[in-house]
Amino acid sequence: MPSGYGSDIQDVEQLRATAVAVAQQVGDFVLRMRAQGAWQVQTKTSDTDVVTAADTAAERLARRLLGQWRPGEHVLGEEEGGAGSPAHGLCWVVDPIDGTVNYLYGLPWYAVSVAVQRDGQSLAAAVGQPAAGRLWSAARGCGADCDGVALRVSGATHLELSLIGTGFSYRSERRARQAAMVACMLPRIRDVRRAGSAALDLCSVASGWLDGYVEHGLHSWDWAAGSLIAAEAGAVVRLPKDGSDLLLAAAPGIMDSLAELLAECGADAV
Ligand code: LIP
Repeated sequence: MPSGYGSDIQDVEQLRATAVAVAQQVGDFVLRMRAQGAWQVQTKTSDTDVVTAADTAAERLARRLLGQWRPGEHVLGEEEGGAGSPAHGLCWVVDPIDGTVNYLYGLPWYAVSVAVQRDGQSLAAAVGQPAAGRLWSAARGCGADCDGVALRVSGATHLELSLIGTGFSYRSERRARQAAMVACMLPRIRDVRRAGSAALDLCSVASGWLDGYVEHGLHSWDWAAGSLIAAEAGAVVRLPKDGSDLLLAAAPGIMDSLAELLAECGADAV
């Protein structure tokens, strides 16, 4: 596996190749585990926030591969955490199974998400959808593709004709606020889709399958890869920042009107 990095195109493309290789191998692994089934399931922040033995085993595999191919570089994962990388160092951000509830139920809308960041900015990314054999990837400044086909966001310009993805917290009190926000938005857009994986929702924006995506309360491992893929496909992306854990990605033609609608619908208080 290639090693070494810098800031030029060749280096970010090398990082992309590593992210793709990790996402592919971990994706094959989680698909095999799904076929075997009968794994132990535990809960985290609530009775509905599950973690399976596949999640933990898949993250261990991702860490082992990155240890081989990118020795000494930091890894932040959903299940094992990880210290922040040193200033200007690289940090790999991994969600071994994004859409865990879908995976548990056998719904084929779950992903392996692998990104590499420097100082919190994603440089390269890969998101695999093992059940469908799809893989999205991007490198900063180099565009995004799905299975080698270049991606471009939708040309949406009218919010009332736009399809918007969203998602909800595992905590019931926050779900109520999120549902109220969506209820406020719904009459003003084409429709909502809630599919259960932030990484795939962001890839759907990149692919033009959604015109926009909005969700509160995500972790960096949920969006580190998909946000770069969406941005490199031409989406306008607003990442969570101090004071707000709202993530927003949309086609340029609707971003301003979508942001205005979210403000009217109380997004700041969700
Ligand atoms: C999921 C996110 C999704 C959100 C779900 C869940 P997980 O991550 O990708 O966007 O709506 O509630 O948090 O828990 O499957 O890794």
